[in-house]
Amino acid sequence: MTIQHFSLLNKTTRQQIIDEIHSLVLPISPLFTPKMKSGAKFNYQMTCCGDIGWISDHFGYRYSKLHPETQQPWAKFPPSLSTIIDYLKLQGYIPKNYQAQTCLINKYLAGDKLGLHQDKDEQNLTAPIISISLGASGIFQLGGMNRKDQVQEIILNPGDIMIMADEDRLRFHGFKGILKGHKRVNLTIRQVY
Ligand code: MD6
Ligand code: FE
Repeated sequence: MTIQHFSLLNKTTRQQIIDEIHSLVLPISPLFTPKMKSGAKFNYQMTCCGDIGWISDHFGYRYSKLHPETQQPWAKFPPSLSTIIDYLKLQGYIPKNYQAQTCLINKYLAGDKLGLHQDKDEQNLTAPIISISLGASGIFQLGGMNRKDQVQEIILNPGDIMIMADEDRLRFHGFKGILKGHKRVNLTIRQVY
């Protein structure tokens, strides 16, 4: 199985990431609520940083060089995230030639969730996706290659890293909700091209 899940980030590092998101990312790339083609809103807020970002509106899902509301380029990767990516390369968790081109920043409050989906809007479907969990613990759902496959529940705690690679890169997955506490932030780092 090429899903790696481990605890990595201590409280100081987690706080540093959160502080950098607040000071470096949100002023340039504010949170927004993605919408489906139908106009229905997703049940969480998000933003991105990096060269490109994932957006969803009445045209559907796609990657865009511009924030959907400000129409400005996305904020740069905060230094603390670049340090983590370097560390994961050094330790052999991800390939040395991995290019972190975007980081999706999802914010969940109590009751927020993300339905089962596959991440396949990326042109490159072989580069791993790296997930970093911050804030409240929550229930991650991991399914199979088909939507109807059995779903396993995995608790993601603050500081956890989960890397979905190879054949598991395209498994259905979702986020069922936070367990206790009131805010969870999930970062997913991707190589899109
Ligand atoms: C979440 N995560 O944990 C949602 N996608 O809130 C994802 O959708 C996800 O954790 C691809 C790879 C890892 C993930
Ligand atoms: Fe996903």
